[in-house]
Amino acid sequence: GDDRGADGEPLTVGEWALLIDDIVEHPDQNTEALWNVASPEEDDREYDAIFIGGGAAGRFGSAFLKARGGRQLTIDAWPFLGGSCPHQACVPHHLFSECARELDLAKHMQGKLWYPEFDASKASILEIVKLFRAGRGMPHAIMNWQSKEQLGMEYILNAAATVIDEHTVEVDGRRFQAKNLVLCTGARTDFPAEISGLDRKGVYDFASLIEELDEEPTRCVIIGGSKVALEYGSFFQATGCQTTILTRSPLLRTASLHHVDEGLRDYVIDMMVDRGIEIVEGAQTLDVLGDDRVTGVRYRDANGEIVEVETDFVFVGTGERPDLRMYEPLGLKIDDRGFVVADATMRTSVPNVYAVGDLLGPPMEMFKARKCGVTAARNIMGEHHEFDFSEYPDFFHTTYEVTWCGLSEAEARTEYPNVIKIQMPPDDADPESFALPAAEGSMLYAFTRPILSGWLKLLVDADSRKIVGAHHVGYGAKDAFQYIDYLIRRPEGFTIDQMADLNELFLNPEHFIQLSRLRAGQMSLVSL
Ligand code: KPC
Ligand code: COM
Repeated sequence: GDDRGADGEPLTVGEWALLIDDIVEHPDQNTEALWNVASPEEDDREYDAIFIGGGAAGRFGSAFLKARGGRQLTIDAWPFLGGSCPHQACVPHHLFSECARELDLAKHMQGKLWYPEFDASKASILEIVKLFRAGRGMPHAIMNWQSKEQLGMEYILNAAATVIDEHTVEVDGRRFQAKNLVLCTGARTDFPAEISGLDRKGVYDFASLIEELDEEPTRCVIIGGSKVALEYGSFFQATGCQTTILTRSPLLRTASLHHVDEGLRDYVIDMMVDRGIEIVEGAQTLDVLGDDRVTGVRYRDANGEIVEVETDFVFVGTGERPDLRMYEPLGLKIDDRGFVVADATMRTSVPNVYAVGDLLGPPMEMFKARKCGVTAARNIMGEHHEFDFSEYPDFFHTTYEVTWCGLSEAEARTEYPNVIKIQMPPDDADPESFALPAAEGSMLYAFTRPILSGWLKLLVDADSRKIVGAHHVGYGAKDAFQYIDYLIRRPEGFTIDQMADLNELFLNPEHFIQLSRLRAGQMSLVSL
């Protein structure tokens, strides 16, 4: 289990990829752990922290603790660091969403310009899954290589950790002691116990889709209305696989998503329906039908009628929960939803035990995982540091990229008496003939069917002139929202005048700068 090449040199990224792929494909023949642990001669200090789980939270926490001069050990059951992101979650999700966007454009433009007739038989979900599966060794390898060669982290991979007590972990037959434990094992799909038949072949979640899909689906039913449901549903539909979403609560109005603007919601859902997705809100899924294989799904609709849909493919997107069984020896305080209770320094109810990332509940997002890990590391290294993740910029994909930060229009109007908005298309426009936003990335839509070219809204408190919310459906605006969120949440805020003073890189993916400039001359702001 020594992660060195035959020549004693550190493994290259390419060598790591081959090794990891081999272990992932043949786990039974690769039961040995991968050790990258300093010998007592190299380092005889006690560990400041053992990170259980080397995903985004554990890896960033570990790297930061090490950078601060501490000693860490990171343990992961998978043979790579980076966790579910490069293996089953964010990275494949983004591959699929990029495919969804490409396929959507190919379908929209078919028979025009150089676009051939859309051939759904060429858009295979299975093939794209296989493409990801064949290539994921590379991002895995980079995580291991970077963590070892550049960040100097110590880790043991391909080995399950057993928690003995708050200072002791057993792994690969050896016990390790540390001043602190940081729990970073993430979450997995919470399969609703009340729905029967979820064990049938043909039922997948984001993880088993990657690991187990072996036939091309012809019809899809999605159970749940989470971000994952919207994103994967949009991808399946874009490949030509007719998709139905069964959701109990209305889409985009769930408690785990905040500040969703009603105008943004309407546009997003209208555009999903425009692509042919069937959305059933108020649906209570009862059972997944079939013998061995799935043949259909039965649900109760909002009127209490029992409805049956035939399908050979069911995707569960009902949200995620952590599996906390391995932490039972610690006696952690758990909340009523099944998440670990921790304070803003990531300390749990047990002294010297920290919990981070998805273990703490929503938002189950990358920034939160990584910054939780870093927060634990900073506190362990003696700095008092708090991380409040109650406000953040948010996003998801359909065939569009949807981004927002700050307040929705309804929230802004509750909080401020004098709100103006900049919105494209405006409320009174006919969106089928109003060819804006027409931002970067949506020109082919804007010139062929304007309504498809996206949607945006900027909310301004006209009294202070501060921007209080931004909402966008289009392409490529995620970067801007990372910064807008920061700017508008500074104590001094960010005004429409300051926005108007920025230098746009025209034609930009969001048009907030120039649209702000068109209005900023006004002493008394009015909507645009
Ligand atoms: C695409 C991929 O493998 C993601 S790995 C993380 C890259 S970064 O966030 O820049 O460290
Ligand atoms: C990204 C994984 S794929 S991590 O957050 O860099 O560890």
